[in-house]
This record gives sequence, C-alpha cells and structure tokens, in this order.
Amino acid sequence: MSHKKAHKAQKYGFVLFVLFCAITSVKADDGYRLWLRYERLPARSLNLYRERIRTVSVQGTSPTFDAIRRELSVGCAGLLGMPIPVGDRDDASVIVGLPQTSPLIRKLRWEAELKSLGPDGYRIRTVRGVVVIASSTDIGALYGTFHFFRLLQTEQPLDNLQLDQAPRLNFRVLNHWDNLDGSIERGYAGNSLWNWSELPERIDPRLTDYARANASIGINGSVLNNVNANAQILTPEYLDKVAAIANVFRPYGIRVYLAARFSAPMDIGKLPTADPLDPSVVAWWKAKADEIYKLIPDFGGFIVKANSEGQPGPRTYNRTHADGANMLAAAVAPHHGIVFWRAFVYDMKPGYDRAGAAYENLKPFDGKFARNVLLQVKNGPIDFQPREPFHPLFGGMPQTQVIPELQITQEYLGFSNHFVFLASMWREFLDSDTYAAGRGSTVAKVVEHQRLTGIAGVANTGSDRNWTGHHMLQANWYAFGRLAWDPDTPSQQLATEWTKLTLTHDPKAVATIVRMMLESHEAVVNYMTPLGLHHLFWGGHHYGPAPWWDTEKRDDWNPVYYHKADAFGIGFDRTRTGSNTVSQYHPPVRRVFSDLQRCPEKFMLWFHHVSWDRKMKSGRTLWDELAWHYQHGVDWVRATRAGWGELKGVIDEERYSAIERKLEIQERDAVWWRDACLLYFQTFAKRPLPAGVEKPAHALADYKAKALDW
Ligand code: GCW
Repeated sequence: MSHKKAHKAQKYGFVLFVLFCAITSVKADDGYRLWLRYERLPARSLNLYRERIRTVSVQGTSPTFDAIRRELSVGCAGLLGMPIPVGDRDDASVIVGLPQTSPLIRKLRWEAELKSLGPDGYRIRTVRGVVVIASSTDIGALYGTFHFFRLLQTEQPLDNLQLDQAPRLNFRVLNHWDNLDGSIERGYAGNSLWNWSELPERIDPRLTDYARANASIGINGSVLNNVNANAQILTPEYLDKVAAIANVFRPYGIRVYLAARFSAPMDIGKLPTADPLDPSVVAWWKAKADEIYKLIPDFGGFIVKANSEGQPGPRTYNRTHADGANMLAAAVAPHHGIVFWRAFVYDMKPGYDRAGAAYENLKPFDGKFARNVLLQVKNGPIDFQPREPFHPLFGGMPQTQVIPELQITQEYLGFSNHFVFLASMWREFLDSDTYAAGRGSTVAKVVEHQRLTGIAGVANTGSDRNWTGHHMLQANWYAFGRLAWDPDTPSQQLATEWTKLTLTHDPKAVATIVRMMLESHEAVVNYMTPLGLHHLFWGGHHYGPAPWWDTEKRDDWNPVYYHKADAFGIGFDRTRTGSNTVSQYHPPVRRVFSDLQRCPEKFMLWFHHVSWDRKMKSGRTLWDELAWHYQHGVDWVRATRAGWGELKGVIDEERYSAIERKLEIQERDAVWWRDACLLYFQTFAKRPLPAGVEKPAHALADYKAKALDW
C-alpha cells in the first residue's frame, strides 16, 4: 500500500471509529463517576422525559442550592442528551425549593408535612404536570434532587409522583481508617483521599465528588481518621486542615468527625495523665472541643476505640468505659456534639471466648452512658467475618443508644479482589430477631427505636480512580448509604438500582448482574467459611486461608482457636457444655442457637462442636456437606465468570474487562480456599472427599508454604 493510501485508510478508520463511538452507548468508562454517571438514557424513555422536562427551576440561594443547581444542569443535560435551562422562575417543569424560598411551594401549603418529615426529609410530587421537590431545609432539597435523579436513571414515570421521604436513622456515617501518612488500615483501593501535606492550601477537587456521592445516598457524616488514632490530628496544624475539608463537605450536609486518641492530653497536651476523672484532663478536652468548634461550628464529635488492641482508654486508669465516654461527651455537649464509643473490646483472659467479650465488658454499663453517647457495635460478636450471627449487644442494652458498625471494606472478604454484594449480609443482620421486646424485635427495629439513632460503615474508598478498587464494590458503598437511610430496603432493590445507575439499562443484563450480586455473598461464605466457621484467615493481612495457623501470641488471633477441629469433629461449643456465651442472647434466640437440632446450619459450627458424621438436612454427613459447600462456592465463581462473558459489549469494555480480570483472581482464590481448608480439615476427619468435589492440585504442605510467603 502506498503511503498516501495507507494514510487514507487510517483516516477512514478513524472516521469509522468516531462514528462507532457516537452510535454506541457503551463508551469507555473508568468508573470515576460512580452511580452519578448521567449518561444519556435509552431512547424508550428519552422522548418521554424530553417532553416533560423542558426547564428546571431552583428556588433558593445558599452553597447547597448552588450545588443543587450544578447537579441539575449537568445531570439533566447528560441524561436527556441536550442542554436543559436551569433558572429560578415559577413556570418550570421541575421546581426545587423550600416554602421559605419558593413562592410556588409556599402556595402548596406543605409546611406542616415538610416539618414532620424532619430536617433531612423531602417531598416529591407531580402538581399539575410540574415535578415539585420540596423540603424544609436546603439539605433536604438536595436529597430530594438526588432522589429525582434516581427516578430518571431507573426510568420511572413522572406523571403522578407522590413521595414523602425521611431518613430512618439520624447519624449515617462513614468511618475512614485513614492514617496521617496517607495509608489506610484495611484499605484496598489506594491511599487516603485526604492529602494532609497539601491541606489546607490546596483542596483536591475530588473531595467535592466524594461529598456529592455521599449526599446522593444520604450519608451525613465522615470520620476522617483511623480509630487506631494518632493524636496529631487534634493539633492546631491538623485542625486547620480538617476545617478545610469540613468546608467542602458542608454544602452537602456531611459533618466531619474525628477519632480521638484517649491519651491525647498526654501525647500532645503534655499532661502527666489521661485519667478521665482528673480535672486537668477534663479541662483539656473541654478546651480542645471549644477550639475545634471555633474552627468547625458543625463538627460532629469524636469516635473512640478505647482499651482495645493496645489502644489507651479509661481502663488504663482503673476507670470505666462509661467514665471515659461521658467525660468526652461532656466536652462536646455544649456544642451539640456526640461521642461514638466503640464496643470492640476483647481483652484476653485464659480460656475465655472472644465472642462473649464485648458483651461482658459493656453490658454492665447499660444506662450509664450520657445522652450524647452512641455505643458503636460491630454487626457480629467477633470481627467482620464473612458470616456471623448478630452481636448480642443489639437488644442487650435497652438503656443505651446502640448503633451498628458495618465493614464496607472487605478485610475478611477478599479485599477489593472478590466481588461480594454485602447488602445481602447486612439484610440478614438487620432482619435478625433479637427478641429484646418479644417476637419481631429485629436489629433494625432495636436500632431505630432509640432517642438518637445511627449506623456506621468502615469505608471501602481510596485514591484509586474508580474509588473502590473493584468496580462492582462501588455497590457496597451505595448500599450502605441507602440502608442507612432506610434499613428495610430489600437487597434486590438496592442491586437493581445500583446496576441501572452505574452499569447498564439493558433489561437482560440488569437481570443477570442483579442475580449475580444477590448470590455472591452466600458463594463467598461457601468457599471461605461455610456452616458457621470463622476466622480461618492468614494472620496479619487476613487474605487467604490458614486454618492451621497457631503461632500468634494471643490464642484468639489464631484460626485453630476458632474451628477447634479434632478427630471427633469441628466447631466452637458456645453452649452450656462449652463457653456458654450463647446465654448472652434473649431466651428464644438462645434456645434456637443452643439446640443442635434447631440451630440454622449456617451458624452450626459457630455454636457447636459437631461430629464429622452428623447427618445434615441434606442427608449428607457433616464432612461431606462441608466439602460440598467449598465446591459449591468454587462452582459459583466459575459460573459467574461464564455469565460475565455474556455481558461483553453490553457494558463498556473498560469496566467489563476490569471486572473480568478480578473474577479470574476470585476463581484462583476460591480454589485456593477450598483446597487448603479441605486438605487441612481432612487431617482430622480422615475421610475421603465426596464424589463431585475436585481433588486439590497440591499437597497441604504446599498451601502452608504458599500462605507463608504470600
Ligand atoms: O478487624 C480489626 C482489624 C483492625 C481494626 C480493628 C478495629 C482499626 O483487623 O485493623 O483496627 O478491627 O475494628 O478496631
């Protein structure tokens, strides 16, 4: 081919490429925009919406209203594929405002209803063809705006909207375990989003996108630093930086909180003690709180990890958890701040059961915490395992405000390599019946029926371009926020919404992806810790199987402590014949969990030490059943990889292939889990692998060596 011809062909090719990009809706996407992509909607709803939404009016002036205006201009233009004028006149097709700021909304006389929805609530109604988004506050109007976008992105009709919304929980908070050096404890998506060395002078525009994303799902708080806290964050130098972040978050309704190191009065205050009853310590914290509120008038408050995993706390001074929490609570109370006091406390005693430790440590203080203290309790009694029964402190401290701490980041669930939709796990937890006040006292109800309510999620975000390391895991951030807003939301709804907002509108593809999402949690439990097993992880980093591990200095950091496999069987006896920590549950729950006949098999080895030969519901023996679960988990990953293959071309190539690569890793790891665990447990069970379970490719020694140098 001559040079000229080649050039022509190239040019032609380029034109074709541009044409291709213009006609296909599956443009490359790096995932940065999350569920706020605002890509043009499918033709079937485009025309309807274009008819309906000709102009938008935002009636209000404040930084939050500016944010609403920006969101509507960009969002409507993107979704409708044409510019939509955003002004402030009364004759628009969509109107956003408050009774105080909008003459039209004032005329509707909704004041009383809007007030009863509370400050974050909003109403969306179609009034004579106009979509009205109204609230009693700017932030409520912002939340309503994002709801409106959700309607468009899920292609809902706008003709007859009748929506009143209010969040069910007050404090909907992300916890960042971010260190001041930029690293993130248990973070798998890059570094911290807060660039401390550049702040407060330079503010990363990404902080605004973080705030938008959170506001869009109703999150209203952010703890900026690790609960394994560095007291430096409380120095004037850092507080200026924190204030700069708070300024970015404020228009989006997000308050900033800090993890306070209990020994800060000594670390940075030069006091000889941090005893919470010492007047100089009390005065130090009070002055510190005053200093913070001067810089950040809407500062949320403190979170404290005390006397846990080496952190200092009131017990260091022979004071109680209540003494410590209440002292800090008194410091922030004049400013309407609150204290999240963590219940993750498990000082080891010889022969004790770690699963009972938090209850034993905290229950004695029921009714002793100040009004602005919230006790933050992990969903399960041990530590964010792939599956745990609910923590007995839910429903166990009726005179204390208890809030759940969920882990969005996947410390024990394959980091950001494994695709697990966590909403299913959170649903199971929130729906668990505590029987605290008779049947139907679900965790969700217990948590909701308190004076102050909330929920915390340990974030899975980081500096990776797609925020969460794995595109699919954005769904967990999304689901956390939506569940914090309404803890009754079904996982199916969350999965469907997220998929339509984030990945595709193709109905067949949506159905496939939603199915995969809903199956994913059970599958991961199957290939990691089926039937109530827990903590089989390699020590330290918690990635990969090491059920044989027994060299940690504390017994309760060793997997062998948890599974107790022997020649007879496997599992931790937490009934009367064992540690009896099952007695921490209310009698109806206790009776079910302690009775081997009635205990759900998914929790069986959590509560019982069971014979390898026990007949399971399926008719198989326990050993065969265990092997079957491991195999089943692997089978799921393989089927999911195959199913994913069918989505090629439906989802943009960039995200499609990134997810494909992650699924490949997930399959590798699932096989590793199955083989390592079964080979190891087989040394006790001394039974052959049942038919249908693949033979491991390597010897047990190889898996042990692999874990060592991983
Ligand atoms: O799960 C464990 C983690 C620690 C964490 C601790 C906690 C922040 O391994 O990294 O520390 O829980 O929740 O305090």
